[in-house]
Amino acid sequence: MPIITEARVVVTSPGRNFVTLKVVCDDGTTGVGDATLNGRELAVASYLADHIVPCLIGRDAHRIEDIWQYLYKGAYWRRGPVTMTAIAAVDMALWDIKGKVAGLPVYQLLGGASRDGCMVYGHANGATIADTVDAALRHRAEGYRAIRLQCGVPGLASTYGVARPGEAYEPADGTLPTESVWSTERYLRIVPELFAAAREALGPDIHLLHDVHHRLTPIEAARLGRDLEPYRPFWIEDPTPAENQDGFRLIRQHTTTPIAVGEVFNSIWDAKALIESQSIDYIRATVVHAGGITHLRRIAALADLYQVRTGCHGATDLSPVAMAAALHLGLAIPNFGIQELMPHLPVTQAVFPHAYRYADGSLHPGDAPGLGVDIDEALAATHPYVRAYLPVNRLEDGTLWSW
Ligand code: CS2
Ligand code: MG
Repeated sequence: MPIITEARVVVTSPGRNFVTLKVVCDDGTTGVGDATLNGRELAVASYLADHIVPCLIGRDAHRIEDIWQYLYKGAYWRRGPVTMTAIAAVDMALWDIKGKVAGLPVYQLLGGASRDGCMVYGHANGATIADTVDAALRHRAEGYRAIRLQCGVPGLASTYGVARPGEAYEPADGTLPTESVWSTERYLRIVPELFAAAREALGPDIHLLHDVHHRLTPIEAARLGRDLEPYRPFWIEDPTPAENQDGFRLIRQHTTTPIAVGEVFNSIWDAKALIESQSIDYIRATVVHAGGITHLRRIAALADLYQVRTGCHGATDLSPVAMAAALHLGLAIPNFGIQELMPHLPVTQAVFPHAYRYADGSLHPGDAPGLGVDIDEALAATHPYVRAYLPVNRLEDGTLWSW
């Protein structure tokens, strides 16, 4: 059995900040796990280095479930994004090790492939509706069958999801939080126009998605869902902040537009009521922020009982390690829905060599033993950490709002 002899926490910034855990065993086998929590990276790095790593040394790396329970229950202070991201990194690394020792890709350890590949959705964004539709047409030409639409809001200097011209979208844009201004009224006017133009240009067969990003009240979200019904969205995401889970019942009373939520969730307890009440259609919790493969598998299994499918978060602040782990789980579970794909920059991909590949609108994790991804620590060391925060949002009168 592979005994853990070392675990290194690697903080690096190839294009953006990432935290990675590398676990080393006495037989030389290594495993990697993503520990990136956008805007709070060093909190997880410390949680791992100062509190978890000392407890891992000498343990049997094959005892994934036991180590998961040890780190979850042993912390006493259960759940939360920092704790569950740290546990997730250990979990991913141990699955990586188990696959390498078995000589099998992790999806084979999870029951084998349930599909040929994982359908992905790409991001089409632009300052205007026309720019966004053009970006969507480019994505269709690249084979994407599902495309997220985010456009600028007339009268607002910036808004979520829209990159600066000529740049890849990166929300963590300042060494202190930048401030943006929000107007629900302006937003609710433009999104139906965006979907009407996109559906007209793309036809009926492309899945169209949209991220509301926690910014509406339940009744406003219900109105948006109803206004978009003629354009048949695949989903509206994070329509309202998910602390108020009863709000989703209210949305459900008014619209059949499918709902996705959960990228900020970190345990099954965040999702349980929404899934069991069938208030959502897709759960977006991820391997990196919701306790790893071991825990996300539980969330997916609960969701499957209620015909809720996965739609995992996959922004560039989740590293290629998280993407690899997500694809192994996504290939195996019965209720995979869709996987978000924001391609990482070349400078990021160089630090994280990986086996997963894109083809015809889908990703496949590849058949390398383990997760099929690694971190080049020497190259990582050439990209020092730079503190970066996600923005904050205010209404036009200055009221602090959800970003
Ligand atoms: C977004 C993310 O991809 C998404 O659905 O919600 O871009 C999110 O804003 C970032 O991952 C936050 O770090
Ligand atoms: Mg989102």
